[in-house]
Amino acid sequence: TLSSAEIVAKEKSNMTEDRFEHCIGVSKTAQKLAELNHYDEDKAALAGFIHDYAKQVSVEDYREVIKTKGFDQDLLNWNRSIWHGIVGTYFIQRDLKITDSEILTAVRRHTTADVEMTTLDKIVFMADYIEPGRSFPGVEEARKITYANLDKGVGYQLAHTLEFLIEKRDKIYPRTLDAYNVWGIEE
Ligand code: DGI
Ligand code: FE
Ligand code: FE
Ligand code: FE
Repeated sequence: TLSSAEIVAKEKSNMTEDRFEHCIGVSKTAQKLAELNHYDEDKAALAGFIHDYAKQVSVEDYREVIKTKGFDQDLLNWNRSIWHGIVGTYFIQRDLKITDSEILTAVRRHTTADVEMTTLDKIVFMADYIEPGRSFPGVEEARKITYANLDKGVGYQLAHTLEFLIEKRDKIYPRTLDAYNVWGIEE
């Protein structure tokens, strides 16, 4: 395993300064959400810190890894938005030597969410959305909802992400829609 200093150095060298600042914000927010939801704070902080490690990997490298490392070939029809979570775990294991399956699953699910979400998955998914550096219409409401009830935060984000994608006439990853049908529906 790598030391924390080595992980920080690798993370910093693999992304822009802005992206690195975002990862620090997600890490701190994940730690706070872990405390509120009685989850391991150090583990949440680490998962949040590395969640976007592969965000700036090249399209070429992604395509090569998808083709040769046993990933679903349908991923070739998508883009870096979808890849950096699902395929990003390959680079995180390879470069950061992180093997904790709960952390890797949280990274895998951090963009699209999933039908099944563990507490850590929800923490990283929401910390990514509401960290202090985020500013979009609705972020204050998202923060309020998430700090009061993590599951409701997940539903809020999924509903708003779908609205945003449809508004742009962008393609919806089926898992995002499946997740919305579980977490986004108000009874
Ligand atoms: O990596 P970040 O920017 O910090 O945040 P993220 O990993 O949550 O990625 C957010 C982006 O991913 C946002 O622009 C919307 C996009 N996204 C989420 N679900 C889908 C999606 N894009 C497409 N095309 N389809 C999806 O289902
Ligand atoms: Fe991301
Ligand atoms: Fe997200
Ligand atoms: Fe992020």
